[in-house]
Amino acid sequence: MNRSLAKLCLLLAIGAVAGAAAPPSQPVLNGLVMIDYKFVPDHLTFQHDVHYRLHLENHGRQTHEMTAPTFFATAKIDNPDVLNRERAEIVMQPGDSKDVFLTPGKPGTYDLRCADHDWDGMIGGITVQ
Ligand SMILES: [Cu+2]
Repeated sequence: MNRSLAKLCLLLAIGAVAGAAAPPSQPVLNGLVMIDYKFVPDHLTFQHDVHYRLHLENHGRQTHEMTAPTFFATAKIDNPDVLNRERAEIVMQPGDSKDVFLTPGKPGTYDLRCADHDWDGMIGGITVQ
């Protein structure tokens, strides 16, 4: 092995170690806004096994919920305290802004609704790819 090739190999080895020691990447941002009486957007898409920061804002005058029990049950949630006790929904008072940090699990389509206003069309969907 000549010297320049040896130097290149050393640099690659250092690079690999530095890469392994790098801090974990920032979670991917996804967002959902609630108004009276709609989700904007009404459909969320996630990649499975990717770490997300899901940011929720209630811009309405009513209390709204992000009700998605099956989706939440199949995701790994870093801060479950933001959910209700049954882990079925996130309750959002008017003006609330909350983050849930999660890693979606099983790919599929999941129900999304506001438990208070689904009768009024406040429904949507979640896709995990
Ligand atoms: Cu609602």
